[in-house]
Amino acid sequence: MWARRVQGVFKNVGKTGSTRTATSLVPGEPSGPNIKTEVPGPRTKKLVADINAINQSGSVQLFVNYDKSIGNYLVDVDDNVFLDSFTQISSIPIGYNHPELLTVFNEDHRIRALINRPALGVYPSEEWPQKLKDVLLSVSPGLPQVMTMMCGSCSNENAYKALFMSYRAKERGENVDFSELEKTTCMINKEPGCPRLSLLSFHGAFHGRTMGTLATTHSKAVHKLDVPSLDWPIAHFPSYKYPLEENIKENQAEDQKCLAEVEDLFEQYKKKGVPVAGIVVEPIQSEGGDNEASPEFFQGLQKIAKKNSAGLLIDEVQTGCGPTGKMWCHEHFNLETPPDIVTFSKKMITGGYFHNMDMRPKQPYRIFNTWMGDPGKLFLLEAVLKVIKQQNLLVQVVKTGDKLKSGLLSIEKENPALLNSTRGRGTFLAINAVNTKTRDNILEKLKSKGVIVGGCGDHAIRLRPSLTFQEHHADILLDKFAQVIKEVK
Ligand code: PSZ
Repeated sequence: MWARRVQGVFKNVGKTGSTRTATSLVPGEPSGPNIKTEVPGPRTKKLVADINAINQSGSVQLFVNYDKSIGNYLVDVDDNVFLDSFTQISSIPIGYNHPELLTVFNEDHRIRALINRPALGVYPSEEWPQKLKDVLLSVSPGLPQVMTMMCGSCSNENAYKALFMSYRAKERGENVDFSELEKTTCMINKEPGCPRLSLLSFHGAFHGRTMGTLATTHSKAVHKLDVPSLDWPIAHFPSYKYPLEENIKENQAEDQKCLAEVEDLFEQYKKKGVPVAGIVVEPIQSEGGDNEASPEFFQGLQKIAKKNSAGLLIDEVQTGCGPTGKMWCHEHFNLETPPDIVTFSKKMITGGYFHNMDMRPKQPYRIFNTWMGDPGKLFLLEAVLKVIKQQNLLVQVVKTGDKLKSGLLSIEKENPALLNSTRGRGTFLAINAVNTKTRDNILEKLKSKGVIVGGCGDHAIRLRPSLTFQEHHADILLDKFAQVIKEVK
């Protein structure tokens, strides 16, 4: 089965470009992009019309051939080959059709785990506890507990509940049970069963689109319009001047201003009778424009949370699993203790969250749903983590990231009227265009030259390649980027 699956991929890739197995971490990759039609091509256009008749599909950019796509190359239904540095919104850890992943389900036992999908909270299989330890806890950022979930939004959604439950448990004190009044009032969404508590989030944040997480998402109006939401505190996330090394004082002052606002909001909401039970924050604000903040800022946030008996949730859905050069981005911050909760999804294949003992509800069924994750995803993640280790991919990320960042910086320096603020860690990088129109134009032109790059915020261009994106991929990307900038000038 292994040979058949991989051969199929090799054969198809051979048709779309010459293979370059010598230097690529994923065998069978083409040597570069190869665009044969206008982008989007006629087959994508036809399929977009088909699907749009069934549901609102205005967001679809390309229909993809997932049999032909390989490594860092995405092949569309018009046989165009793109160097993909956006990877399904940052969610392909080691490239398309990696041979280690193609063989994961060769064993009947694993197929059975897929077919007989358990309600994990009630009927897990014998191997599940060991899998959680061997796979997930092996990469935990110092937190002893883990829950699996379906996606990033539901990981955050459930983690928010854990923050509230833990806050109330602390208020009630040890061994105090729920009162009868709490039990009856919670059934009609009233106090004290449903207490007036809040979570503090940041302008520009993205934590998901479900009802609870949407209250903490503030990146684009279109996500939120028409949906009732909660009056919870929203603080400003630092907005830095670049280059960082030339603006140290200003940026330190920015950190202090934002931290003071956080403290102030804690006070305001306490006075309003809606105390803050937790802080929810991305280590790099992604959808909101790739806004980064200093280790000192995050250390300050943790101090404020602790002082107020609130939890600190770091949302690593987009930053987790290596793209910043460390497994977890917050490991760059030298926090005095791990955060109370770290949520993950995307490159981690399964959603979920790590947490400390405080965030563990005393009663069962309080954080629960039917599937609560999927054993099949853990088999895939196990293979991904093995490849990361064997191929030393976090070191690769740093090498590729250095090359990409210095390349972007030199293009920025040559084009100060068009580009600014190159930033980021590892390959989790971004650069700003002067305005939205120019940014969108750059992204379109890159795509038509066979390079997929993301946008975020009002005018940021962001890179989200897989962990197998190497220096030779960086060369191609930078070359096409420089060409496009010349055309846009
Ligand atoms: O428009 C969207 O719905 C998008 S575009 C990118 C995302 C969502 N990212 C998902 C995401 C995230 O980046 C962070 C930091 N937290 C939570 C989420 C939600 O994850 P999903 O999409 O899996 O529910």
